[in-house]
Amino acid sequence: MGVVIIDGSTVRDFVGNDALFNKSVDDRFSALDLNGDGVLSRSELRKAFETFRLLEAHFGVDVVTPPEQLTQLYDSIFDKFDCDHSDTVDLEEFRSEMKKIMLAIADGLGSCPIQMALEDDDQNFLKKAADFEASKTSS
Ligand SMILES: [Ca+2]
Repeated sequence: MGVVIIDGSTVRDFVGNDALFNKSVDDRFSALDLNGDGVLSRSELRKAFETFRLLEAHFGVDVVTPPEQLTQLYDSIFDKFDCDHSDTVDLEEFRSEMKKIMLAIADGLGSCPIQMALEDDDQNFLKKAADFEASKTSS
């Protein structure tokens, strides 16, 4: 568990760095693609959100949400990702939706820095954003 201090510009800088952001998204995509077929199914994406509490907070899920509402919510999230309605999410769709979500989070954070306690998880995008900012100021 680590504590990071981030604001909107931390997140925006991270998203704006194409090489870094795409690599982070690509890593997550391959970790989520459990059967390795190169696309994410509904259940693969749902597993992602169940372990990615940041998005749950972003989409307004709280711990007391009943299961049937959760399924509806995950379906609606899946539909947001699945732009071409192919019933799978490919890497391009995943990248572009993650970018939108991260920018929406950046807007939500605004210019007011907040302190966040994060799991020590290398896959956490906000932690990556904070690490990226730290690497810039120390060099
Ligand atoms: Ca898959």
